[in-house]
Amino acid sequence: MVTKIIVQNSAYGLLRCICKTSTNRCITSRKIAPSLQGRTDIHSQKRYYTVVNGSLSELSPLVRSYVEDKAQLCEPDKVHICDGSEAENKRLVDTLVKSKMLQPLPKYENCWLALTDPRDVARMESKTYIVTDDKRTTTPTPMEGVDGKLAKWLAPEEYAEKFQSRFPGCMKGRTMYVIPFSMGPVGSPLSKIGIELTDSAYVVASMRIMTRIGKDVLESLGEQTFIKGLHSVGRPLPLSEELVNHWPCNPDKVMVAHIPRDNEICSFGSGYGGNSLLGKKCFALRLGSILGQREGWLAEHMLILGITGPDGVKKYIAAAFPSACGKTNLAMMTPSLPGFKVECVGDDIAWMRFDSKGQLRAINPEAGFFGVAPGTSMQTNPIAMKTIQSNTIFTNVAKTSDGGVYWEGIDEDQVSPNVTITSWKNEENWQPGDPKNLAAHANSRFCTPAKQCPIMDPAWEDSAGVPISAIIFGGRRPEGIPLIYEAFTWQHGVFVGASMRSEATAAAEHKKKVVMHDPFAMRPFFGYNFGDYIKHWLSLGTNPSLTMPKIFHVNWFRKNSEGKFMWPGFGENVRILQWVLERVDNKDVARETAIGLVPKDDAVNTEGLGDIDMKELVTTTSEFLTKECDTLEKYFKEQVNTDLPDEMWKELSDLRRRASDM
Ligand code: SAT
Ligand code: MN
Repeated sequence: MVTKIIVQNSAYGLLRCICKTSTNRCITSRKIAPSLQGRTDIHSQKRYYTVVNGSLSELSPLVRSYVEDKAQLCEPDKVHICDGSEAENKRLVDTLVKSKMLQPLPKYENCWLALTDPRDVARMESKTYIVTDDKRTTTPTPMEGVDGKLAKWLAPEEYAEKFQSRFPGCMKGRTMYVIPFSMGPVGSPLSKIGIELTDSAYVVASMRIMTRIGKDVLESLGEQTFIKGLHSVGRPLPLSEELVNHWPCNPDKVMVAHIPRDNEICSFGSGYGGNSLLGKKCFALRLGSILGQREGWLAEHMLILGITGPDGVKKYIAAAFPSACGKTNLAMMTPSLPGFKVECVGDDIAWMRFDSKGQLRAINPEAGFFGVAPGTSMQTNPIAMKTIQSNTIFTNVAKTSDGGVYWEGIDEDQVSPNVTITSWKNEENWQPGDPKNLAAHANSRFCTPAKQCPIMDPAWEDSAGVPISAIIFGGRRPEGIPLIYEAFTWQHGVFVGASMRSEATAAAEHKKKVVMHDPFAMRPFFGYNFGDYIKHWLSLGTNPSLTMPKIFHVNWFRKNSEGKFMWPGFGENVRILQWVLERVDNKDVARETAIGLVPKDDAVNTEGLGDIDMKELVTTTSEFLTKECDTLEKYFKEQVNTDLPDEMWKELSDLRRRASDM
């Protein structure tokens, strides 16, 4: 018998009723009228779910009430509290194989292939929201008549409506998995803990690779608060419509919402990547950037690598590139120059903080790589190829008839002769040749444990983080932008970050290959107003007790008039990193140009590269730069408007002046 109902005002207008029975307690966040307060009959039916792994009593009161609250709302049949064990993973994989969401890849050890519904293949930026009371906290006010592109704000009331039309009953017939996960090494003072609730076993298996999950995370959490993540594929059972490719998702109702006030993420309708592995972009970048602003640190879309030169000195570099621009390849680079060694700390996200001595230090909050498969080969990234030989989940790649994987750009000699290829769209005996009919989806991925990477840096899990000497920004720029340049000052470097543009990639739902603005490679990942984000970066540079790393910009993707890449890239990029390291040591190897400091003639070692026009590679023209300034001015005016700090307007006019003086 229900003995008591309390109606509370919960997040954003959802009225919460807490019903107490003599034996049980349920909390639901559903819309009920305040007049119901005190009534005992609104829950005519109690709902039951079975806890099939772990027990609610092992959870702290905060975690337990979150789990119970959401289970009551989503109505799963079962609740499974993840312990992170091997045995648990094996059971989950078995379930996934039975439901045909995973296929074994017997050519390798413990590797699996997932093929999604073709409507669920990338992040859905247009359905990704930040929910705050005041729109301006989240996004700059664009110029009148302009559609703001920097973080998508959603009003709390609208969010409540969207939430209510999606989540109640969304897990019927399914299991709700409770994933305690740590971003960063368990127990490190720089790490943060989240609890993701999901009805997708694929998400559990992937989160197990990408983060640290399980019992010890709960122990480390103790009674403290945590980031809350609720994820549903949005396909309760029995199904009202058949699944496509056995992959449950609800493309028409995708919503990826971040609610900073509640430290919460609610994601619906997609099972893929950044939409569903909530520790990654949602937590580590969007909510992370907000926490960073609040607490004086930086959550950035950056790889972290350690590089040791022939002199034996090791330095660490953080580098920001938009999704699918080769961050993973750079982070795992095999240097072509003798005497150099690159070690990997992370390939996608950096959490960075100045220590008490004023040194910037970075950790990789993740534990795995969710890397783009196409283009990965023994030529381009042998280290990644070695990493993915075991314990890896591949998504939307093609498979070979001998149980291996296949994608565009994979080494043909890795593929055994006489095998046939089945494309990611299940087309048997797939044949190459039609650029519209790829074997693997352009955003197909490998999800693989970082600890398997043969060149992980010995300090990659160091809880103090690694010291950062240089920050590199970069993008795909077919024209005009030099292969490498250095910013004159920290403030100029912030401007360089804010001015980043890059050709669109397949990591999100964009269709065309246009050059898009992607400031700091964070455009899809800002958790708060980009103007305030710039101010946060600038404020660090005005603190005299901090040692600021030098800032650089690279462009590996410049093309000549015949449309051919002018720079070989990959392992040869070490030649550019060598110059960066020399500049970090203040060596006299740079000359001033309008855009920034570029290598002096012969300062970059091009020995053995053959026909490389280094002069042309670091040249830009007055005409190009002036046009770039026009584009930036338009962008800043339209998108950031009055929220753009004055320092950025000054940098822009300085650049314009330098360009016209050329
Ligand atoms: O799908 S993800 O967002 O995780 C990958 C990416 O965009 O980098
Ligand atoms: Mn990324």
